[in-house]
Amino acid sequence: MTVLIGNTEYFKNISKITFEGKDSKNPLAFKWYDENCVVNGKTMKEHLRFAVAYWHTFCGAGDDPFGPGTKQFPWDAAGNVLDAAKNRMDAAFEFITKLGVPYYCFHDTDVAGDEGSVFDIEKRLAVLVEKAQQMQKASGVKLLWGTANVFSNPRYMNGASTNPDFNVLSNAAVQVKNAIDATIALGGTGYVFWGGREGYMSLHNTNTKKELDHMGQFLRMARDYGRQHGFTGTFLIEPKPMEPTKHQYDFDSQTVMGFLEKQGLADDFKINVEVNHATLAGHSFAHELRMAADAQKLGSIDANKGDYQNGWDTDEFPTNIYEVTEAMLEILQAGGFSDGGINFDAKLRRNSTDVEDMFIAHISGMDTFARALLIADDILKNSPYLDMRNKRYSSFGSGKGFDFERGKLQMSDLYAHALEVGEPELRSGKQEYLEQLISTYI
Ligand code: XLS
Ligand code: NI
Ligand code: NI
Repeated sequence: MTVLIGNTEYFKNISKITFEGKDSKNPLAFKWYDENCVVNGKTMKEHLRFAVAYWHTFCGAGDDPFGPGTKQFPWDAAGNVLDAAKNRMDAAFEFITKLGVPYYCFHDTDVAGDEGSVFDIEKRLAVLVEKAQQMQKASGVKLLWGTANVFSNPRYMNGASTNPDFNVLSNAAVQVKNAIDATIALGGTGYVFWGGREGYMSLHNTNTKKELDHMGQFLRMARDYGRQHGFTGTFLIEPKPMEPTKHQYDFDSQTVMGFLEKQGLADDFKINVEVNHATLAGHSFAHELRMAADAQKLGSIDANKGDYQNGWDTDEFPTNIYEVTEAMLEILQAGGFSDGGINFDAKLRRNSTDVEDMFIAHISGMDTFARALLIADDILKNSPYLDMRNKRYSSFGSGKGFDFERGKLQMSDLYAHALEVGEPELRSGKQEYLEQLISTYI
C-alpha cells in the first residue's frame, strides 16, 4: 500500500506505522498485528479485513449533548462544503495509508457533507466519488461498505423509510439510491442499513405495523435497485435496540432475522454486528455473533466497546482482550469473513485531542484483534474447547437421540425411552473450566 499524501500533509509527525513485535513499547507501532503473518492458512490482513470509519475519524469533532466539538480539523477549514470535503478525503487517505488499513466505510454525507437538499448532496457526492476512485486506485485502499445517513438531518427526525410522511420517505430514497450507486462505483462489497431513527419515540403517535411494512417495502426496492444496477455484494442490516429512538425496530440479530424472513429479504441480507449495540440490547457481543452465525448471516462487524458503568453507545476503541478473544472464537468457528470485515465504529473521547491519539486508538484496537485471533486459533486447534462442547451433545449422535433429531420419534417413543433409562445422571456444564481455559491461553 502506497502512502498517499494530497496537496497538504495533515499528519506530518507521523510516518507509516510498522510492526515491531510484542516487546515493543512504541505506542505508534504494532505489537501483534503483522499483516503478513499467516494464521491457519490466511494472513492476518485477510482474516481481519480492518476498515476505518470515515464518520468518527474524519468528521466527528467530539461534540456531545453538553458541548461542541473539541477538535479543530484542518481539513474543515476550507470556506465551502465541497472544498472541505475534498480536503477531508485527502486527510482520510493519508491517515488510512499511514496506518496500513486495507478498507474504509462511509456514509454519503461523511464524504459529501449534509448541507442543502438531497439533490445538493447528490451533486457533491458525484464529485467526491470520482476523487475517491482515483485515490483508491493510487493507494490500493478499498471500500468495505457504503451507507446513507438518513438519520442526522432534521428532515429525518421521524424516521426515513418508517417516516409517517411519504415525502420524507422519498427523500430518503434519493440518498439511498445515490449511496448504492456510489458503493457500486467504488467497488464496495457491502451496503449497510443502520436504521438510526427507524423506530419510535412514543407508541401513542406511531402505527408500528405500517412502519415495519414500509421498511420492508423500502428495503426490497433498494435491494432490487442495487441488483439491477450491478451490486453483487451483500446487503447488511446493523441491529441496535435504541438510541437515538426509544425503540429501534432492528433490535438485535434474532429480531432482524425474523424480519428478513417475513419480508422476503433473507437471501440478500446479512447482519452487521456492533459490539456496543449488542450490550445495549442486553446481550454479549459473542451472543450476537453466535445468533447471526448459526443462521449463516454473520456478514461483518462494527468493532468498539461500551462502558459497563454507562448505558449508552459510547463507541470506545476495543481493548478488552478477553471479550475480543470470545468474539474471535465465534468468528473463526463461523469460518471467518467472506466479503465483510472489522470496521472500527469507534471514536476518540472528547478530551483526546492530540493528532497522534487517532493513530494510537486504531493501532491498539488492531493489536487487540490480532492478538485475539492468535489466541482463539490456538484454543480451537490445541485445546479441548470444541471437543468438550461437542461431547455434551453426544447422546444425539446415535440411537434414539439421533432418530429424535431427524423427526423419527413420537412422544410415546420419548416416554418409552425415559422409562428404559430411568433417572438421568447429572453432567457438569464445565463453565468455570472453560472460562479458565480461555484465560490460560491468553
Ligand atoms: C450508530 C451506528 C452507525 C452505523 C452506520 O450507532 O453504529 O454508526 O454503523 O450508520
Ligand atoms: Ni455501527
Ligand atoms: Ni453504533
